[in-house]
Amino acid sequence: MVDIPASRRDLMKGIGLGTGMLASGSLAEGAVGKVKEQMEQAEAKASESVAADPTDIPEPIDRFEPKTHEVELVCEEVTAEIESGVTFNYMTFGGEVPGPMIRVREGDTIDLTIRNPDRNNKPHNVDFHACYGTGGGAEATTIAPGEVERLRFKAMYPGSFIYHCAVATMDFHISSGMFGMILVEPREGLPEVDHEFYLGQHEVYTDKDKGKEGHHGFDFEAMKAEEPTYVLLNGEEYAYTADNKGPLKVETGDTARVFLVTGGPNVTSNFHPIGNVWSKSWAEGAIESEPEINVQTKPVAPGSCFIGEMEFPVPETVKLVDHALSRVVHKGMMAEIKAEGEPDREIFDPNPDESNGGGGDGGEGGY
Ligand SMILES: [Cu+2]
Repeated sequence: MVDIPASRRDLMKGIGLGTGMLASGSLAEGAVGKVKEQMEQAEAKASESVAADPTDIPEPIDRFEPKTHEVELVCEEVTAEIESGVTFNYMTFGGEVPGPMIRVREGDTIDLTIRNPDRNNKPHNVDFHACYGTGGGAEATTIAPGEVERLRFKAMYPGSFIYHCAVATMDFHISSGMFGMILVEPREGLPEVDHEFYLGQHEVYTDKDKGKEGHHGFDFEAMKAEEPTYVLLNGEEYAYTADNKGPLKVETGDTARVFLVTGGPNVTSNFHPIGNVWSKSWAEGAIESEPEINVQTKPVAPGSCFIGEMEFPVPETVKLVDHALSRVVHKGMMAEIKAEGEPDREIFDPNPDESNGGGGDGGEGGY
């Protein structure tokens, strides 16, 4: 049994790929020549979105014996839209940002195969924060285009952990999209909830102003200065909002668990649900700890994760944001959860004059 949804692995067939004109892993990657840019613009025509579906995650674990998971990660270099009319050369695991969520139980063994297809340009590897061992497996899994490697490790401690590419230019690769989450459930499992959502925050440094149409190259100087052009959830501007792919959906009375992985490479998220609260939250994804109760905004550092649970007593659209709000207003960061159902005006009443029947029916004398 494989714990990565097959739909993810199949998704990127037919997507425009890198063109092979760059030296692998070289800082020369940052030098954007005219010819290269024209080629990139041409290839970008075949591109799609890299935004991973937040609901496309493995089922919760209902099992009391350890098992071995055969997990395959495919490194995919793809050109896709970062916002409408703007393309960018992503590097990804499985063609999506964040990479596929891997879900195991404490004591399970992960038998990993990592592939770097020969259509790619650069070397890649993977560092799991969920294991003991040199570089989290990075050295053992470093592969050039056309190569395959394997790694086996035992998930000794529960929690939600980032995995990310960790080649020499790792900040560049992570900023281009190479990060995801491995969830190691405690032996006793996780409490049941009605919905689970999986999101990844990271930031992108491009060589043009945000929103300027066309193809954006990578800006290494901006990355060194930690001045991102885009700060994103799931790799694309406002990907899961009403204005793009649509909000995530729940009903009033439901509970939801949100998993966030912050790839960075440099920017800490300040994760807040506007119009709601993290009724239970586990900083750092440290699920064996006692949860913090009713937390408003939680820092989630690069290279770390967060688990938060929410309740929806009234209908509303919750905006999931980094509360460093210029990232929301100017850099593309936001997702939405739409809760539909009957209002409860005792809990939230947007129009109390009407509810009280006290003359708030549109008449000017209502106040
Ligand atoms: Cu890489």
